[in-house]
Amino acid sequence: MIIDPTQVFKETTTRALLPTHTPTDVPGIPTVLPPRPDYQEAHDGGKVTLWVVFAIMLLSSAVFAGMAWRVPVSKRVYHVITTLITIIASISYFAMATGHGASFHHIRVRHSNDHVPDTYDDVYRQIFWARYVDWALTTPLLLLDLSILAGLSGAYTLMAILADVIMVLTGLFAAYGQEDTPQKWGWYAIAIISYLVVIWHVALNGRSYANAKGSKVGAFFTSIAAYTLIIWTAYPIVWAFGDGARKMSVNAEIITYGVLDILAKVVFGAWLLGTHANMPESNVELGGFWTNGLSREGALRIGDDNEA
Ligand code: RET
Repeated sequence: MIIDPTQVFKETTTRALLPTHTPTDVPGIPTVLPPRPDYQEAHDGGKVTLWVVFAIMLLSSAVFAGMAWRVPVSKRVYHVITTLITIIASISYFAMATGHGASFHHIRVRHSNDHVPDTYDDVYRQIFWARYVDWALTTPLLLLDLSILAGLSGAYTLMAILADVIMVLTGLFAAYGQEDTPQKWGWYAIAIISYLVVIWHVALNGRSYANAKGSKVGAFFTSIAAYTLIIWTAYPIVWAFGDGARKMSVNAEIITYGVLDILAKVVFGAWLLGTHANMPESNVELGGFWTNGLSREGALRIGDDNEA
């Protein structure tokens, strides 16, 4: 038999183009839909919140700086630290509100099926790493405010601040961690342990140092440190539901962190500076360097060395 190749071609292509059946036609076999990536990112509500918190941080920085100008430099240590905290937050919120300081983290979520091979979902979650840069700078400054108020030793202050920086960095690693190995929650566990070290130094040791400074400072430190402990502890909880388990939308995460940031920085700062203004016992003597710089004597000695 002679076969006309053009006929064969027509036959096969036509048949291939004709719909034969869809997977749902076959009883007992589940429909396998092509995977659609799940983009989890900020929408309008979240973006507006970022701008609102930016404005609040900026305004607070202006108010705190204004309060600093009313007192002599020697009494400005809490003002300088507290104003820096809200200035850094303003910069971080400006970055996030304008779409900087964030990137998408890709996670492949595996689903085991009974009768067909495993399937995967591609999730892309927007992670605002600018927050971690903010926290790495501002949480040590917040701890410094508390340590100075309590009169905590240099050794304990340094250990608390280092543990705090480790907490934030390992929290950042957790946010970008993979979930098919212990990586992500392992980093989270290390961050939690670091947080416990911070609590140990500041809340427990800080309290006994503060009480030694007198009952007024002791009582004030106990209240503001307890407030700080409650607010700070909300962060790892929000993280676990947000970047951690992704049960919270990016918008809800932005709004919750926004409220917490205002409580931890603005309300904390206003409370600290307001109380300090009426409590001479909370004054600190940081030595002449804070107010005058290096002494004349020291400067002369440096000059002598250079000439020698
Ligand atoms: C992370 C995740 C990993 C576990 C822990 C965390 C703690 C974060 C804290 C942040 C505090 C931020 C503040 C900001 C000020 O405005 C990094 C979320 C323990 C305690 C006070």
